Amino acid sequence: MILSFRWYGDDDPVTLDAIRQIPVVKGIVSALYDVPVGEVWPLEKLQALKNAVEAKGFKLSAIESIPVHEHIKLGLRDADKLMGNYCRSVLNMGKAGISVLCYNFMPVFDWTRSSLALELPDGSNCLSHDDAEIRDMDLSKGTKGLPGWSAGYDADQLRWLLDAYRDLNAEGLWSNLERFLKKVVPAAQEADVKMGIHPDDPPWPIFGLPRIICGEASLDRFLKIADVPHNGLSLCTGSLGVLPENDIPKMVRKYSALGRVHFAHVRNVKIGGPHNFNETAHPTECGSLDIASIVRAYAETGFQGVMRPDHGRMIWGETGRPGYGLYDRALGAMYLAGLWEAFTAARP
Ligand SMILES: [Mn+2]
Repeated sequence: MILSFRWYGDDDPVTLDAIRQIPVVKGIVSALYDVPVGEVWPLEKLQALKNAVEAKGFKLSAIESIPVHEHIKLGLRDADKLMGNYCRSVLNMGKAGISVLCYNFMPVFDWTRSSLALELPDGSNCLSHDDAEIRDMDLSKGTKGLPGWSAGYDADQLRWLLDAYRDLNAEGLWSNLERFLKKVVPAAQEADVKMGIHPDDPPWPIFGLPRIICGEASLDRFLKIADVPHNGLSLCTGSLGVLPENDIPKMVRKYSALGRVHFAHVRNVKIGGPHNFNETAHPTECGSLDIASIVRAYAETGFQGVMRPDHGRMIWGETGRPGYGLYDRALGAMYLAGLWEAFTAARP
């Protein structure tokens, strides 16, 4: 297992110098942030990113994410050309020697929350989600009115996208995902890049948009479309775990034993009611998920992929990118490392 930390590049207030003072972190998860969606990720830029990370003593353990253009998800006329570009980006990852790719197939929004700074009783704050609040949100100004989405789409573009996905519906989205996998997975095999789809966050439809990667049945269906190791999962405990019917330790055990989890996102969430949750500190006692059993399931199935603490709270007065401060994620990394050491040392 390569314990890793997400880094948003040179603009990230959490620097590589700060991350390397967390004693257990060996890998960095990052991306290119200046390539327009749909264009090929140049080999030189990937190589430069890798060199910058390695210069600080880390491995560039995963790319999160190469975004999938909306026209691919909608199956529009230029989808084939855009998928060709995606394949070239994956091949360039392989040439640069970067072996894990996280991506998602969520329409329009790759995550949604109703608040980015819910205050918790201990004075820390976290991201939270309440569908009742999401339903009341005003989309007449485009994505500007949504927490965390200051950039994005104006009102007309957003209305067009929402209508297009409503016409497409969930089965249409599945067929476009199938087309994408049939085209891109062979490139990933050629490049020896392990692809891991990130589940939908949250795992239910929002604003009438279909969401299809939501639980065990959909993960089974997804893995069968291209039943090869390079078509795998970025298993995010916090995304799937907000639905009580998703038994995360069981799912981890099943998919990790099959060798289909390439990237483990580990975080805890507290379920407040139907379609209502907030993020919490990582330890089991802080939320609704049994993080110890989840890490144990990875340890006992010999997990060799990349693991990172996912979103943290904002603590000790830190401000910054919601979910991606330094301090609480560093605590999360230490906690995961402690569990890992305990469970792997105990393994016969
Ligand atoms: Mn995640």
